[in-house]
Amino acid sequence: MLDLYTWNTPNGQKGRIAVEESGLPYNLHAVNLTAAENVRESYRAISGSRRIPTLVDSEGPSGKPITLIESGIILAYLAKKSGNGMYPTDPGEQLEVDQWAMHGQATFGPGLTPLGHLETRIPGDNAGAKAFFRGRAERLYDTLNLRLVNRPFVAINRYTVADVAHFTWVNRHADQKIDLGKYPNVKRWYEVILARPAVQRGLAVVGG
Ligand SMILES: N[C@@H](CCC(=O)N[C@@H](CS)C(=O)NCC(=O)O)C(=O)O
Repeated sequence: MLDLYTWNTPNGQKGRIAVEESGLPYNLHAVNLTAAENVRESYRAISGSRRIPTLVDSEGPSGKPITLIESGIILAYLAKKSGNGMYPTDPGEQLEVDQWAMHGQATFGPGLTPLGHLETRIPGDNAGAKAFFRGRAERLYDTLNLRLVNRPFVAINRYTVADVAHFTWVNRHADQKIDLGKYPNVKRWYEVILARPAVQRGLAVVGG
């Protein structure tokens, strides 16, 4: 059995989309970040990172239980475990997916996070910081838009974990005050992924 610990944030939603796309049964556990439940002793016993998402699989490799942190690892693990096609078997395709999944995890998401916080949560004018991080965010959206010229999906010609690694951040474009109309390839790709039933279920509010 799978147990997913998560919350309503871009990384948390990646974990939820991962399990929904796998089609495997799972128990959902809300970890309320607003109430700092992630730093409680009870959660620390489950997740070494004290962040969400965390996946516990009672039947991991060789049938042994395993606990996984990091949404990118959870996405790839569940794609491989379920064989849902979101992680390719071809070595060349794997490298394409790995590098673009890493781009989503390490470059795109962390690059957009400060702007989302500045526009929605951090009090004050912060004009200098907003201008700085808006410039970074626009460059990231531009990079994704260029990558999606004549290409249906981010890594290879079908939907993979690399798409999800970017999607949940683009899904926050309203918070970031980013006009998707300026990035037509991103908009087209975003709407295709948003329409997936498993993605809709993955975005449903947790603990609400
Ligand atoms: N690289 C990690 C980042 C996980 C992460 O930072 N999660 C945030 C929510 S999006 C969190 O748990 N924050 C709680 C905190 O920082 O206290 C991943 O992709 O899973």
